[in-house]
Amino acid sequence: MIREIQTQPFDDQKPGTSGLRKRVSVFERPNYAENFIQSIFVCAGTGEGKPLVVGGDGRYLNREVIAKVLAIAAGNGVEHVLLGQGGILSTPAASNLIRKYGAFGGIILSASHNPGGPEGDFGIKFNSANGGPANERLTGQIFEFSKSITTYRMAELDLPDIDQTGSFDLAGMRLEIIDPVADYAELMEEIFDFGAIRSLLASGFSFVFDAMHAVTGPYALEIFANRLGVDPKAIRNAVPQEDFGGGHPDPNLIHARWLAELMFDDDAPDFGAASDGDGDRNLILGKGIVVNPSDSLAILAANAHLAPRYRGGIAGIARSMPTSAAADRVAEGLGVPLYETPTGWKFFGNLLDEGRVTICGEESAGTGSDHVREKDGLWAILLWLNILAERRVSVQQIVADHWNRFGRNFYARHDFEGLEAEQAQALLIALQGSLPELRGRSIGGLVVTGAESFSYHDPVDGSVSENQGIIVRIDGDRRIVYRLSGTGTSGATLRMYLDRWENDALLFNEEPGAALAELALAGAEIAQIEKHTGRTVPSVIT
Ligand code: G16
Repeated sequence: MIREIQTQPFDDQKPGTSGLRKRVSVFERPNYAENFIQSIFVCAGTGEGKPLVVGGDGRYLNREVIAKVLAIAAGNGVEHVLLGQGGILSTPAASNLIRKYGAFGGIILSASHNPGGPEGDFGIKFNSANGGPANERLTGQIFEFSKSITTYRMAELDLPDIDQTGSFDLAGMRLEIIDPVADYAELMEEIFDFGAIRSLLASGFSFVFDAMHAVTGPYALEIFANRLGVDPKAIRNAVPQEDFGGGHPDPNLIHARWLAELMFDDDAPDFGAASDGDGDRNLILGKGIVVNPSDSLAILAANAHLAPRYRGGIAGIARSMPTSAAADRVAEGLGVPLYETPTGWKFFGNLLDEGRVTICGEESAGTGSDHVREKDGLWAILLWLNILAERRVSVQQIVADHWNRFGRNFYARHDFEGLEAEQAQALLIALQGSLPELRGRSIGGLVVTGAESFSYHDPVDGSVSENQGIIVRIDGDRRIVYRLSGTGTSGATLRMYLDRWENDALLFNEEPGAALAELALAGAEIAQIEKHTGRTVPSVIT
């Protein structure tokens, strides 16, 4: 039976950088999730017989919201749903399933790297038929609809045990519960030379992976242990937990600290890696080295031809605007185009669909290619392994060779977290207002050569996205970027990104904090950070 249920709209269901992310307590309000899910079906349609892919990263509320998605999907006339067993799908695996099975889209339940559990965060995201996050036009429509919703349609379903695979007929909707790992593992085998990676790993090369109690545990065990022969003991924190074991599933030096410490031990493994809550981000480390995500993008692009799928070369590279310009030099060297997009993976979709780019990446630890339409943590780790298998040198050596060839981009992101939204807005408005006078000014000896607000003109569909961050260019290949985070769930976070290119090999081993010290001071001065926020130091530097 289908019931039409009366509801009241909420005014805060505007998707951010990547879907709707809020505190669990917000999603627990009566009708909150239901309203948003109904709004998705009204705006994105119900597929006319094509499947809908559904799954999440297993965090607290995953199962409850999956039951709601299924009931509302059936209530709206979706005919076919592919659900990951146990409600589990990593974000890149969901993207692959949408593409592989011709789905009209997917609903992914995740707040990515944000913490989980009753006090943590939750999120709902719609991905379109190309497998990628919905574009701004569609998320705008969903938001508009959510502001005036009055009813949602829900079928009364007798749900099977979702921990077992199988095919079920539920009120006229076919529900297929599928192995969440199999199709993804098969895709990875098609892209990479598993034979070469196996022989590298069998040669005494040691590898440790941290799944951070998040979604990639089962994927890592199947791919690294079962298919590539890694000792399962080297796959750490591999059991997904609703609260990520009380941790913060963000693969960085703060939240994957044990791994970072291990990699600087005397008997460190050769290669270390981690991924985040929903499996789309990655952290790459070698013995005694952390690879900066922007460098990782550039290195992967420069070496991609060593993996079978990219043997014929890459069509182009895309990076988000705040990501360091390291990839630009690779694109120049390879003679392929470089696209600079706003932050958010959704902006890469058109470029990938049109075949203009093959490799994409962001400073926020996301890298990916045209194999899916999401960033992909395990893909990045496997591409590193494939490159290491071909080159048979250390991670440190690969990074050093890269800097010697292209120069080094010293890079850091300074986050000022927990600001009042008004404070952060006031800072940006004042900064925006000061742009015309900035050009030519000297700040602490650094001369501003340009200052602008970043607008993106999508070369494929002609859409324009304005106010995507402020760029201040400084003499001598340096750049400061400011923007507000679009993924937080409380207050505002100001991000200040620092990028400085250096081509003198004698300076490559300088500590990034020291190499960027002058630029950081100038950045704080230009944006008057202390005046607007009272902060003299960032909350986190990554
Ligand atoms: C999401 C998007 C990424 C983006 C990141 C930026 O990452 O998918 O494309 O780079 O947000 O976050 P912010 O707006 O906070 O700077 P994820 O991994 O959270 O889905």
